[in-house]
Amino acid sequence: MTDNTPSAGHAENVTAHAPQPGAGPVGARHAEGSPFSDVGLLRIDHVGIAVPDLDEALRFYADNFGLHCVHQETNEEQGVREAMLAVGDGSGPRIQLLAPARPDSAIAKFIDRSGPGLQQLAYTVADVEAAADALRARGLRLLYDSPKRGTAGSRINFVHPKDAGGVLVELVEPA
Ligand code: CMX
Repeated sequence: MTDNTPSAGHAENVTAHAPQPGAGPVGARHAEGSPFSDVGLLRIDHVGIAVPDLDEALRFYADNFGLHCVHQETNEEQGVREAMLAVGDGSGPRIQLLAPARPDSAIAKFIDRSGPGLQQLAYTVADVEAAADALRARGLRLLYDSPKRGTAGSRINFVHPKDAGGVLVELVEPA
């Protein structure tokens, strides 16, 4: 019979990089002095979901998942109507519903091509310019030369999905 169990050596390598119980928050592993302190991802900020109709989606998430809107706005520059939904006690990452505000927007194009669904994964950073520079230095394409305005006055930039394993990665520096 074939044994598909990972080899002991492999398992040891995986364990060696896993956070140790009681070692403190995972973020502490990327503190000052870490090779990733220049990128500076602090936590998952939100997951963005493209929806054709914001009001309909808000009703769906409230009626089926009990998720409630904690912020709503139209971002003219991005061409989106958007809403942030809190999950559980609201202390963790949010769900961002993104609906097209005009037919030539990124969200309209995404829905035309791929249909509604997961569109982006956003990380909180303390300094979006520093994070973007650090990622550029690693050879990743950032969509904007300088940050644009995101939700609630945040400053944002994106890594092109083709340079991030098919995931549109957003960097968010909160206001
Ligand atoms: N996730 C994963 N892949 C994506 C994608 C996404 N969200 N959007 C496009 N792609 C893929 C396409 O499927 C396509 O792949 P193939 O070549 O294999 O078919 C490829 O990327 C196309 O890339 P492109 O021609 O360079 O660009 P597009 O015109 O499709 O635009 C993107 C893609 C990411 C540059 C554009 O959506 C963009 O500028 N996004 C950033 C702004 C944005 O998303 N604003 C809305 C949210 C605002 C907010 O969060 O506040």
